[in-house]
Amino acid sequence: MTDAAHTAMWERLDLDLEAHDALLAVLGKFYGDIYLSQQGRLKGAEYLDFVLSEVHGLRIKEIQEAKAAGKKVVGTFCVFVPEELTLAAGAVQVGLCAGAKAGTDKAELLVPRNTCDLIKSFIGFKLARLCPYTESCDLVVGETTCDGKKKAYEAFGEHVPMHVMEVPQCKAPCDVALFRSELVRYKEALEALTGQAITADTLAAATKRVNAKRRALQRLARLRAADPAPISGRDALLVNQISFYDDPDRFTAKVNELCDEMEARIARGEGVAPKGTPRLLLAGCPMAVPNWKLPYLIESSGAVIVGEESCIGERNTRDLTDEAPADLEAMLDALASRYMKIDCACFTPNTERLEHIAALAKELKADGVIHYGLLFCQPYAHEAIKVGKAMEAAGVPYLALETDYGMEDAGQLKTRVEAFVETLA
Ligand code: BJ8
Repeated sequence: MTDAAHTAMWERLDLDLEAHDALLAVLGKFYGDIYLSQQGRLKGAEYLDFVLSEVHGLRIKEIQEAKAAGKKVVGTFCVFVPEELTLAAGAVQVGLCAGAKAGTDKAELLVPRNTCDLIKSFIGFKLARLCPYTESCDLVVGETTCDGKKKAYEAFGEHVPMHVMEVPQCKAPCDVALFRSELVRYKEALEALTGQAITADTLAAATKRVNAKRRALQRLARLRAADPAPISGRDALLVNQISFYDDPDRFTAKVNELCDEMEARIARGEGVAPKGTPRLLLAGCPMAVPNWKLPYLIESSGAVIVGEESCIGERNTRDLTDEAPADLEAMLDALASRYMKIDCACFTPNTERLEHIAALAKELKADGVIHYGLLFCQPYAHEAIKVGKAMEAAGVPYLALETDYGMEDAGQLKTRVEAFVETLA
């Protein structure tokens, strides 16, 4: 695509062209510093570089073409929104979570200042007219997870067409039944939007596609148990971030190619950092594109990240949806059961998350766990304390950090990370 074609497309989407150009320039520089400067990257990382370089270009063009052909686009912020149903209705699903400061002053007119940056960011991107994904959406789906999000959707709904799914806060059978009824309500909303009925056949096919994507990501996650680590934490995080907006089938094929290359690298005993480099598991809040600050600080402090216990990571890919059911009702049961296994900190109690982190640290041979909490995120701040106690009991070194999307605390964070890594060496 030529620059002029890009600009014309963004103009049609009513983006603020000047501010958008400035954003892309900053993003390009940030990506160069954090990603392209890495040594020993896999050849398959070219796919990541290409997708990122065209994040507001070719992928948006594809989405616009799909819309011109009659498809609807659904934007989401949470892994509780089942892509299986979205695809079964013939729609395109894209993640709208944003990982950069943008339009903060405007966002703070809609939500309180002491709201986490993830929320302020998606509102800011919308109000500052900077996100071509948001502008492409025919429907935006929110969910009642944390208080910050559910109240923010009330304000956001004044600016975009919204559907809010109720996600229960406990996991008793009545909660699973409630979530199942919400799946039915979402299914009906999709059918009304697309004019396409979701059938057992379309849902079975969509479930296979989404599971294939999860299997590819599971395969990649498992390969990271090798020492030396075959892929950097930054690249693995980017793979997970891209999974929320690239075409699902192309993504699955590319990740499997990347895994083939990783297997060959492991067989040769090679890696992205020398054998014996301190290995860390990152746990906590999701890191949306381009939130790469902490992974960069960690990996430039002599450690390598070997896993992400977050929704842009393991929490989103750990469980498959059962493909065995043949009728629609049983398929909806299977979806409810799969999604209600997600161990988001918004649930109470949420002890399975502590068990998952300990098991993951062991599986990936992590030397320590760093918990990442976004400033003003209550659910994960509470759980950071519990995770600390669980890691102490499991004998796993632990560091809890809280930060936001700004760079002001980068030096201070690096000092803390370096001190932690030194204790592991
Ligand atoms: S399932 S983690 S994607 S809700 S950082 S907005 S929790 S105050 S993102 Fe999440 Fe779904 Fe849960 Fe996963 Fe609120 Fe915290 Fe902000 Fe957060």
